[in-house]
Amino acid sequence: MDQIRIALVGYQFMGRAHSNAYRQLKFYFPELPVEPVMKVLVGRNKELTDKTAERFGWEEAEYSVEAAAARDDIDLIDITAPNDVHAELAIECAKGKKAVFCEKPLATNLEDALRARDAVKKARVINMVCHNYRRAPAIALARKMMENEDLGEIYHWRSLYLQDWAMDPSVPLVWRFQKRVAGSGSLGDLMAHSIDTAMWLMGGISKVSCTMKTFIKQRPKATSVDGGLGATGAAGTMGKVDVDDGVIALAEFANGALGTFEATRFALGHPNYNWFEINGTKGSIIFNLERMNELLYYNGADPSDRHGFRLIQTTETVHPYMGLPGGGPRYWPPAHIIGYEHTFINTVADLMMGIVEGKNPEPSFDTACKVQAVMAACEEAAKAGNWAKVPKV
Ligand code: SOE
Repeated sequence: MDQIRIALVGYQFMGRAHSNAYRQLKFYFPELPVEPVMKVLVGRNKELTDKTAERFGWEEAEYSVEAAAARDDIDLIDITAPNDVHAELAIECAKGKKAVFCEKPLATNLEDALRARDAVKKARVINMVCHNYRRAPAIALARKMMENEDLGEIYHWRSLYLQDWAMDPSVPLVWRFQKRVAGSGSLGDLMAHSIDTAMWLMGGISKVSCTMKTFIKQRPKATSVDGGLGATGAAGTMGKVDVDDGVIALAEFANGALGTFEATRFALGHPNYNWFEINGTKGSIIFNLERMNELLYYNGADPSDRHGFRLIQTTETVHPYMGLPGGGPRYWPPAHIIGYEHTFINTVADLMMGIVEGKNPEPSFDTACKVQAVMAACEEAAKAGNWAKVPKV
């Protein structure tokens, strides 16, 4: 069987999720015509990289992306390092003629995202950005329903991506709070997911209005070497937060539908509430990541004495990613639910097939640039701050 030899850059939260996904493919995607080989883990810190490579099951450790990109025994480079290096590393990998898989967002700004897109297009290498939620079976079913126009003409999109990990002022100034590294706060870290899902289900967004706010403006500088989500802070040495803690946008879609997007790290009680609803002339659907195996569907054609949101449990073999090509469950029998990590397994399975077939799996870098363009418009609109003052009466 052919192999796809992989180098993974980064080993924090997303590095762990991607490593796990590659390891699980043999259990759940037996039909794959290629074998993913976990060849090289790339990290800056030698000790941590060596230790993590062994723990996660990578054959070797490497300390330079340039070196990995130049190797002729690597076919795919997967970038899960912080956002500020996504574009440059992708361009380096394209130069080395490697397929490139990059965590969202593609870049910290639209200009760099477009440079990365142009580089992979010029090098004619397979490219994809990891918006893993597209491959939650319930969201993939929503896509099928939208393609079938089951909801009729669409009027509304509304989404919430709510977290609350940043509300404690003692949470240190990790890279997600630094514009130079992250590009933005809740906008690029959370709303990017909602925007990608919205455009995948609803089509393009033509205009936005937006407001954003930083609630905690100073935080203790992170001491731990990685500055990741689990970093600890050193009291006394404070640093400025220069990204949004919360962001709210209004949107109009190309199809005329109206949209509202909210993303925040300050919604106490919601650790990872990724939710959306779509309303059309014939029906509505609601998705809630906290109930990832379910899609709520209101069918306006139901008999008038039986109207209501029905709960579809997307764990049957007929549901996307849940059935094997030859029949039977891909994961488990119906109602043996799956989780967050399975969205990454489904994603890397499609990535493997994209490389085999020579076709960019979605979202490609080109599609991810459209997400980046909406985020740039949100930042521009927030800067313009078109508010109408409420007259005092
Ligand atoms: C942290 O906010 C985070 O890990 C995001 O970076 C991910 O994209 C999201 O899926 C879960 O939360």
